[in-house]
Amino acid sequence: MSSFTRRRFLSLSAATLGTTAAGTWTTTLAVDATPAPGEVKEIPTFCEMCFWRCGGIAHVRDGKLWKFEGNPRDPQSNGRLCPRGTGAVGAHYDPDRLRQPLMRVGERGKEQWKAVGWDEALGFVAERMNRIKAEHGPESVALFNHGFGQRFFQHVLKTWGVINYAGSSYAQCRGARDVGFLLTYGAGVGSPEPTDIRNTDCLVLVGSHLGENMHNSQVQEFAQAVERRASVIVVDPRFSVAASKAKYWLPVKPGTDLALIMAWCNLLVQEGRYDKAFVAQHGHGFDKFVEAIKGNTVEWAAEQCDVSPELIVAAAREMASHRPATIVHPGRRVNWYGDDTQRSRGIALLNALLGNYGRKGGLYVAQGISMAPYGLNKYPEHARHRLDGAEADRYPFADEGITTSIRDATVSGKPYPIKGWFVYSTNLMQALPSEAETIKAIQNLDLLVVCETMPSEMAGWADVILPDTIFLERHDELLTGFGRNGWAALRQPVVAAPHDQKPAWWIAKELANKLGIGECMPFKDLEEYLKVRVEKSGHSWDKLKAEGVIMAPHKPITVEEGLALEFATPSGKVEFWSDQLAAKGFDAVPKYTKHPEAPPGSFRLITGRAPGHTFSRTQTNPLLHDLMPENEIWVNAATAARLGIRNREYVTLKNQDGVLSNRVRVKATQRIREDTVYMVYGFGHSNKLMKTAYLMGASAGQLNSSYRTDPIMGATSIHTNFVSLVKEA
Ligand SMILES: Nc1nc2c(c(=O)[nH]1)N[C@H]1C(S)=C(S)[C@@H](COP(=O)(O)OP(=O)(O)OC[C@H]3O[C@@H](n4cnc5c(=O)[nH]c(N)nc54)[C@H](O)[C@@H]3O)O[C@H]1N2
Ligand SMILES: Nc1nc2c(c(=O)[nH]1)N[C@H]1C(S)=C(S)[C@@H](COP(=O)(O)OP(=O)(O)OC[C@H]3O[C@@H](n4cnc5c(=O)[nH]c(N)nc54)[C@H](O)[C@@H]3O)O[C@H]1N2
Ligand code: SF4
Ligand SMILES: [Mo]
Repeated sequence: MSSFTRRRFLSLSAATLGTTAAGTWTTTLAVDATPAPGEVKEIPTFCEMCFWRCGGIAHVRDGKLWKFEGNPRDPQSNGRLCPRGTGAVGAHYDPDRLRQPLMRVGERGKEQWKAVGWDEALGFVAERMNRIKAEHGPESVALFNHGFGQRFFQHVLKTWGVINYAGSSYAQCRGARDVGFLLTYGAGVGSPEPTDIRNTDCLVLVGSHLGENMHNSQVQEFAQAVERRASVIVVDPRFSVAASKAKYWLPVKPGTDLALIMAWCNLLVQEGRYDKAFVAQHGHGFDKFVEAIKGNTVEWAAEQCDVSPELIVAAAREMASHRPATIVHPGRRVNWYGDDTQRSRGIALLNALLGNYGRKGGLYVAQGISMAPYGLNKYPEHARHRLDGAEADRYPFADEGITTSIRDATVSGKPYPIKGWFVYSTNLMQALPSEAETIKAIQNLDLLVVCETMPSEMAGWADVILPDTIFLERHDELLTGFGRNGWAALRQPVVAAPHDQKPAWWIAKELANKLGIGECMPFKDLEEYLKVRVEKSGHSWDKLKAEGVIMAPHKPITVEEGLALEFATPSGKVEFWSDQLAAKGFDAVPKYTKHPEAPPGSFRLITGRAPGHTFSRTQTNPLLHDLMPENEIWVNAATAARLGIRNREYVTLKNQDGVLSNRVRVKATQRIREDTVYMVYGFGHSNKLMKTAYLMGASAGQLNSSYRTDPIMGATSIHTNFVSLVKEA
């Protein structure tokens, strides 16, 4: 780690974190003040420290990774990275990384390993997969995948016969939001969210904690909006960074947002402040909608949400006064209470009343880029159905795989047994609700393969661990993005892998060979594959390698630019009343129902993000670890005083099911409601091989033992647990 200094990174990053929302951050961190002379190469690639996928430029000095900065050509970074992106250098040098393939010796979960060669590891995996196929059929192997490197695993496994694959990015993250918008507008939201924050006059954030949720260009635009003095309205039980920039902060009781949203809708209708022309031209079932929500009065919502009626009214009038340049942000991780599709649909409808769809300063209609396919094989037909979605009649509106459905089938053997898990780049022990159910499912497996960069908790349960390179050391599939402009971005290796780690595509290709389906990866290496795609599309490969990004020509994204609005719903209109939902027995218009409250002496546990970390993947990163070595539990200061707990004292958290957390420091603060506690998700690692992060802070995932599942599309809740604080002896 001699090529960068930790202290300098720390001081500069800390300075930038303090100004996350209102200011800007620089990226020339992690460098010695006076670098020794040497040959410096600058190589563009895109970041995988989170899923915003910013284009960056890696600087390699004398063959060693030196720093990673934003690529000015790239629309996700605009030339600047967030602290985690800058800290990617630390991921390459992370001393806790997996170094070579490992096979389990002894009992599952006991974390005893022998190092083996790639041939032996992949031979074992292929042999077990074929055995499962012979006994149960290929559908009995499932893939959990998250992150960009998954592409060729999915391809190889689908060619082999896998039909169930799912990422925690759906049922544990944005799925309910996308389905809520799909049912309303005929299109999901997608990533990056097409919010024209750059031009908005009023931004409403329900939860979405921009500035802590550090999605780079979105936070840059938020900072610009704050500088322009756009109105910000924040609905959050916690005084978030975003709330500190807000004109109105509504500290709602957690779980009551739908009451607020429907009362806002009702008020806009009753006061005639909604966009009548938009509704007349594009609305479906508006009269039935108006009838359905008329009981959702401001006074009723005020009581449910525990905020004043005056605040609710003032916020609604503020939103209406700026329309159509008002955005009610769709959010991203919306899986809070198990009824989140309807809350997201409520947000979609509130936006529709504001008439902001396809409007400047509202929700724009994202455009893509067309890049030629390489021309890979088609996948075989199957006798069996996937485990969920319309064809299985389980969660009828699920349009992607559900992680927990795979887990359920693994436990019950129904509708058919799942006997093999292939886990790529996801730490299921933290990301899924109920660790106990995950462990129960694992006991039923004949094969558990984990492809990882780190010895995560999930890897700890594996039969075979396959060490992936990090993104700075490999090629991946071409990124084709939707946004104000479509764009394509290249991921290419910047430095060599330090040990015997192999790139994801190489592992997939070798596995295909072992499975006897090598022809599904008909290229020598990924460079060959990418070059074919780029040149077939009429672009220069050398130019892309040098610049990192191809921008598509601009097409209209708003009505102001000449866009004609279309809605791919059954009615061809914006569905204020959803016949689709009604046909499946769900509420056609979102209806608020109460959630259970915290029992006396305990508090609702809610989670979120810290600017310098991503989920459970960055805690051992030497640069990011120094920024924030452990998480804290936010407790209202008056509550803490009442319980005799001092600020920064360690406590243990005990939830309603008796699950005990690791020790965690209390942050006693007025910035949170008295009935609620908050912590950043991803800490409290329990795998000893993650030396730097082992038992540092508490795991929100572990405390998420009790959850509800959204019957519409299968999202699992995260905020349905209650904890009490146990003082250390
Ligand atoms: N630095 C950093 N940035 C990230 C990530 C990361 O790991 N690190 N992850 C990225 C990913 S994948 C995602 S999905 C996004 C998630 O980021 P967001 O989509 O912003 O996630 P939320 O769940 O909306 O945010 C949690 C916020 O909601 C508040 N909250 C909790 N319960 C309630 C409630 O009942 N009502 C209301 N109104 N508010 C509530 C919390 O106090 C907190 O401020 O962040 C992305 N950005
Ligand atoms: N309690 C609780 N649960 C949550 C959330 C929450 O806020 N609270 N948030 C939810 C959300 S929004 C999301 S998106 C999910 C995120 O869930 P996950 O995607 O599971 O997130 P991580 O914890 O980052 O786990 C990713 C794993 O991939 C590994 N990894 C990183 N890069 C690579 C790579 O290049 N190759 C390979 N092979 N492995 C890699 C990391 O070491 C890490 O162990 O969690 C969800 N679960
Ligand atoms: S937002 Fe940060 S961590 Fe995420 S891709 Fe961009 S630079 Fe990387
Ligand atoms: Mo997410």
